[in-house]
Amino acid sequence: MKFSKRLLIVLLVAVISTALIVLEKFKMPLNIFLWRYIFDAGHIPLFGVISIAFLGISQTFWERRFANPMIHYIIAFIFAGLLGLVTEVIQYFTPRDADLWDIINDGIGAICFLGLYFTFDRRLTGSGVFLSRKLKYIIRLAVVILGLVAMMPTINWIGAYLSRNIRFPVICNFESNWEQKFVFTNNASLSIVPSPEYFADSIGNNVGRIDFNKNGQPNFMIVEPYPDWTGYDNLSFSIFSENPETINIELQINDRQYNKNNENRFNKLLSINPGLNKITVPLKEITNAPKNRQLDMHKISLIALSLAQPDSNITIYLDNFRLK
Ligand SMILES: [Ca+2]
Repeated sequence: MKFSKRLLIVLLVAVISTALIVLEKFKMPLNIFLWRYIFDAGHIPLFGVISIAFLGISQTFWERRFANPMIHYIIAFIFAGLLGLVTEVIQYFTPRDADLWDIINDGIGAICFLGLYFTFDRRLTGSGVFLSRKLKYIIRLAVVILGLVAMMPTINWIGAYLSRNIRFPVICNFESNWEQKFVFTNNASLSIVPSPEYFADSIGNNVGRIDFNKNGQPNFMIVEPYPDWTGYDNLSFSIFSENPETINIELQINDRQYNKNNENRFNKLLSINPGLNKITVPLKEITNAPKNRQLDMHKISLIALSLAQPDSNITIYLDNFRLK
């Protein structure tokens, strides 16, 4: 083999190794929805590049062996697919999660990049494989659509974050579908309903109806609200209770440093009377809540409302979480 060919193969192997190192190094940089989805989508270009490198190796190594240039594409796809499978299988045996979607994204990345390269490949000329100009454009269009569809969950999350950031200092008012990507319940159900007339706070709008189950520790959570709360004085929101008696609801606020220790976050028991309750919590109180430190008001990560072992199922309505 000629020196230049050897060099090319070494280079291509280096490209593949670098792509794998990137994959390993940046696995779950932060436990944040957006990063997770961006990382998942990152499999597409990464394995796209890997498949092109395999194509280059195959075309260089077995240049004369296969008369049909398509064989190299099939080899590249199989090798990229196998590598994707192997990296996930290895993860299966480590604390990290193996993910079928990652393998699918690996395959999609390989198809998109190989497909695109195919329409530009000069080696095809004179090999018997002929692509009309029209067919080339159809392949390119199909590849772009496939890539976009595969990246849809990520694009969706980017939309949700942009919308969240634009709406701030409103944190949650149940008026946007984007918002619901950040809202969760445990042992409770959330439904977005038109504001009941007596919820004088927000007539004509929607509110969140939470049905807490009496079993377990039901809660409602706003995960990853807009994180930087500096420059504001109060957190406020409204709770409407249908209960004939006063109920106690615990408000919890975490920052990203929260370590599952109750003293390491803000906790406050709210007495919720029948009817409308307007809650205002000074941010100073929240900042100074943890026992041995201050809450990082640049990095708020969770707002939760929970009930401790209610005697019966309890329904409340929530609205207008915001800073002032
Ligand atoms: Ca509302």
